[in-house]
Amino acid sequence: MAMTGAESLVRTLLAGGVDVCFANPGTSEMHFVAALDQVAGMRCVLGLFEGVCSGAADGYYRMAERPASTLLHLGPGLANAAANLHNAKKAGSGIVNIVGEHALSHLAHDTPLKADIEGIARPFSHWVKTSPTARSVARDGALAIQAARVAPGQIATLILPADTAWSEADGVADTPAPPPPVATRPDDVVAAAKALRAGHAATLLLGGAAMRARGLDLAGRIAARTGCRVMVDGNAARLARGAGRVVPQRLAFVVEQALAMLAGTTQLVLVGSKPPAAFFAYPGKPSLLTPAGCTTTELCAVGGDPLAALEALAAELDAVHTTPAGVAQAGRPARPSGAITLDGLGQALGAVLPEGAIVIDESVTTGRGFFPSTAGAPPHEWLKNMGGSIGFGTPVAVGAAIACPDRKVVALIGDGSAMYTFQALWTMARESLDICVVIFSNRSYRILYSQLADVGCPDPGPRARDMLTLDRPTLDFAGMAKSLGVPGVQVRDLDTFGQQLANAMTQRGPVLIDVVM
Ligand SMILES: Cc1ncc(C[n+]2csc(CCOP(=O)(O)OP(=O)(O)O)c2C)c(N)n1
Repeated sequence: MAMTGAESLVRTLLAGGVDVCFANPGTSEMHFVAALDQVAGMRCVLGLFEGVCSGAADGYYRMAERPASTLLHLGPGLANAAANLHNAKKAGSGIVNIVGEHALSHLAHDTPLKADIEGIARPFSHWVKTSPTARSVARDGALAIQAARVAPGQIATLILPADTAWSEADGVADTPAPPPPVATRPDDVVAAAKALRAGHAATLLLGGAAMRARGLDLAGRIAARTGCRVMVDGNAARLARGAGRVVPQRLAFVVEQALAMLAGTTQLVLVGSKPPAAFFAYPGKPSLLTPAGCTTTELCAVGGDPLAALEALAAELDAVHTTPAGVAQAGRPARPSGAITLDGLGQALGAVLPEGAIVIDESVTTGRGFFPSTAGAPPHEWLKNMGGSIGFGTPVAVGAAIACPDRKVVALIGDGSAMYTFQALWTMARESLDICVVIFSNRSYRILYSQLADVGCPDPGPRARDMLTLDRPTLDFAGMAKSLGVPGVQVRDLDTFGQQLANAMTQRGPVLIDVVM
């Protein structure tokens, strides 16, 4: 039998190295779904909400460093995926979205699911195309993969009309190589080296791949040579941490704290990062966090090659063989006991976090102080939300676990954030993913209390407070987890939390611990 457009697309994805598909299909995607059985090699993972699929693709890219695909149902399916596509876009994650569309001849009729799919896709995508025929879809699929691979990673959305999927295709397309990342200019290396010679008044701000172990190591050597400070943004797509790794300072979320951290900086050098700015604008507070008069030098743009830039900078400063400054010593806190405290939760985590763990941190206010107690744990990685749209954590955990099946994934999630994409637990159970989900049930949108005060409304009335509380009724996360196929327990003190967490680190498979605070 001749190959359909759908089959030529699946074969093109596989040939281009895209072999995972996070799917939530409908009628218009049935030929693509059917093609999955005609072609071996595509791992298909069903998500029960499209935000799970897009978040999982984000987590997959961060850890596998190559794009997965999503399969989404027309405009509404794509719209449901949009919030986590936004987060993925901000994280520099590459994703190939395949979005079904009606047969082009059907679009003249205003049928229920007809929507402006390209219009929905554009703000959340770097590359968008509707493939008009079965004979163009393989080539367009290859271009979508290429676009997704542009450094540091991009969102590509390929719209697949049903007749493109079901008509006869003429073959499989090869994926062209993406353009190389923007190269660092020698003049910028010299300028950055000169800036860093200001010593402690200079700050090296790392982003993207500069936050991997090698990047941190180079930054630590540069710091040892020049005396400069090394910082990362408060949110990092993937930060290497743990014993033996250089510990950068992490810019605080709270504006006053971030300003205090950067106070005295006269020279800021950016490596794969943007100039530091506050998350929100607040009355009477600055948006840009660098002190007045500070000179900013961009060594490497966000779309550049931060590791190559740091290598060149270390060579320029003769720091390649210097012993790095600020290396974390191995050491764990003792397992805490007694009533739940934020410090105690961090200590319980630091006491048991295993080597190679992937921590997905959507703990919002609860986990802000977890870094010191986990700094000396065995080497691990810490992934945060780069786009500020909550509901990213449990889906990203799914994608990270699929990318790295031999590593323990620990998802730290606020109770408010958990409720956006809790369906991800069903996928964790179905795929037997090795994920420990910890829910911090403070029964509120805690962060918004301080935000109210920060924007100038310090005394919320009962109606305002009612918009920030989650206690009426209370949420039973352990019960919800069980109903989705994941064993769940509730804990109310640090002893039980520590015990349950320790158990979860030594067992395989998904588990949920609900910490009632
Ligand atoms: C999609 C989306 N909707 C709403 C918000 C606003 N928001 C930011 S944090 C937050 C509450 C987070 O609550 P929780 O996860 O329980 O953490 P806590 O503040 O209690 O630490 C909300 C609603 C958001 N960031 N994204």
